[in-house]
Amino acid sequence: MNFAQQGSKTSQAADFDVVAIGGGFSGLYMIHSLREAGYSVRVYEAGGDVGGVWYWHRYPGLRCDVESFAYCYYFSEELYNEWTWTSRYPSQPEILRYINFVADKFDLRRDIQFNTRINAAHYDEVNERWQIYLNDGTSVTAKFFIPTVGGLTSAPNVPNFKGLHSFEGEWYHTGNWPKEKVNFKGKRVGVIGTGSSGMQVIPEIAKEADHLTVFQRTPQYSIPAGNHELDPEYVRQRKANFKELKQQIRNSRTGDFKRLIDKSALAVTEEERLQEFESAWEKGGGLPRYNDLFTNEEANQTYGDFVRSKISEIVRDPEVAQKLMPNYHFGTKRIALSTNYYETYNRDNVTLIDIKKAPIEEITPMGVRTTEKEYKLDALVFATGYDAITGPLFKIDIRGRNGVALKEKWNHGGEISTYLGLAIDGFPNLFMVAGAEGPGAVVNNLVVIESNVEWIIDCLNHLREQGINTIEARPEAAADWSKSVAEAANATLFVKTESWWTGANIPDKPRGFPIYLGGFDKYNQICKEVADKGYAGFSLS
Ligand code: N01
Repeated sequence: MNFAQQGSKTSQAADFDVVAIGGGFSGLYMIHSLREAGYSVRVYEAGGDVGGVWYWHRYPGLRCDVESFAYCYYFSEELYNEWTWTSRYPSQPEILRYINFVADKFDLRRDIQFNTRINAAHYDEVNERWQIYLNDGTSVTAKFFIPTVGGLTSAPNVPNFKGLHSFEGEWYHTGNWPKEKVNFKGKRVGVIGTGSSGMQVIPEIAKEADHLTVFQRTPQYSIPAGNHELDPEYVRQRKANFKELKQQIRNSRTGDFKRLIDKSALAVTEEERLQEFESAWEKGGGLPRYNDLFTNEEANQTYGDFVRSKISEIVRDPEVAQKLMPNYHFGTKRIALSTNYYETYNRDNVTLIDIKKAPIEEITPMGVRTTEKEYKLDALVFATGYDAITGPLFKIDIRGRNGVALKEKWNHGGEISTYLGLAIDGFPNLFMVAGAEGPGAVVNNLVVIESNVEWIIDCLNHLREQGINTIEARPEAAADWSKSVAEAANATLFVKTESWWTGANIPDKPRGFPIYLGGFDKYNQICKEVADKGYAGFSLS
């Protein structure tokens, strides 16, 4: 007997133990785990198939910035062995194939309703059910509501430039790319934005377009991905060591195989430091292993200077190189891994425009007009990021006890408060996965997804065994958690830079740092301790 059968007091035809959102990595693992544990589940997905972020993002050049053997599920050794990764950093098509493989293997699609959005989810205190309203006008109920929406994809940020809709060419956002190949051949293309997405798409468009104009507001750090095909022997070894690797990942600070050395960047000679920097740069993908790059300004400066020296070496035109020099603390915006990003500015068909110096005034029918001149374009690409972390949740009218809207409760993002990044006081039987105040946005998100889903399933099992109907974070536990999130962030340099992590990329969005920076290993340990203590900090009734 499932929860729905046990306690339903409504006359709704469709009532589930759990309703979740999104056919991405979280939603899929949620379906699989809930089914295995004997719960009924329905997932609603706005897209036409599984994939989540990897379904919507299809821009040329897209690769994950986490290595393939870390960015994959570890819940099933059989699955792990059946799938063979081909590159160090998997491309979007390869990840999407993997996700489809998982969905097929575990027959997950039958619990997903595609092409459907959840518009609203209201907690019904009388019936102790979530009432879920869909965009097709129907509604369903569920005992638990788990908005596995991800932190980015469903809320792309297209800046509200004057004249945007007057543009006569085609325009795209990197987060909502057409399935069909976009042909830039022979075209004058503009790209606005130079974050992770811009830095990946720019080199690819430059190869194809007649001319590419890049509109850069803030120069960002990029390090070479060092991507390559995987050697069969390496793949064999990785497959042979599943248990050990899973253990390593689960006990790591960043959810992958990288390890720091217990040494400050300032505790070594300049020569030794430069050797470590060169070696990290050559290998690609990784950072120098010193333990204080993100906590000590001077240490951070040493690597920032090193990257700036690389930009000077790579980019032939000193004026262009100067424009590309980042001047914030290295790594305090998410580090972009790219292939030939800085090299692209040596091409004759690429122009870099500094829009901090000469801001965009408007989009015209013919292109982009800055305060200096108009750039004529046939196509425009917005690599302008996302209303991250809160944006995807705020698109849904989520209301907890007493009809209080999540948006109001969190004061439009100005006062985010969660318990362990998993639950919100005043919102009973709601869980988040890789959500606000968890570590997901700064580490390997997939490991956080697995950890959160497993914690939630254990929790539901506990409630079922104990005959408990509702679980809700206590306000004081949530306040303490938010305090520790802020303390961990304030001990780093991350809070000193404006980024999508702080909310600064969206005009008028309140600033904060709603991400747990204490490390994935510590986070896991805290979540486990809470569960071991009978879900300390939660009210159970
Ligand atoms: O978005 P971003 P993203 N006028 O917010 C600029 C993940 N990801 O899509 O810095 C002009 O980082 C903005 O300028 P500024 C990853 O976690 C992963 O690139 O705000 N410009 C910036 O240059 C990543 O961090 C992968 O001054 C405007 C850019 O647009 C996250 O997604 C690949 C503007 C936005 O950069 C987001 O990355 C891609 C305006 N009004 C993404 N508004 C991989 O796994 C914004 N910008 C490899």
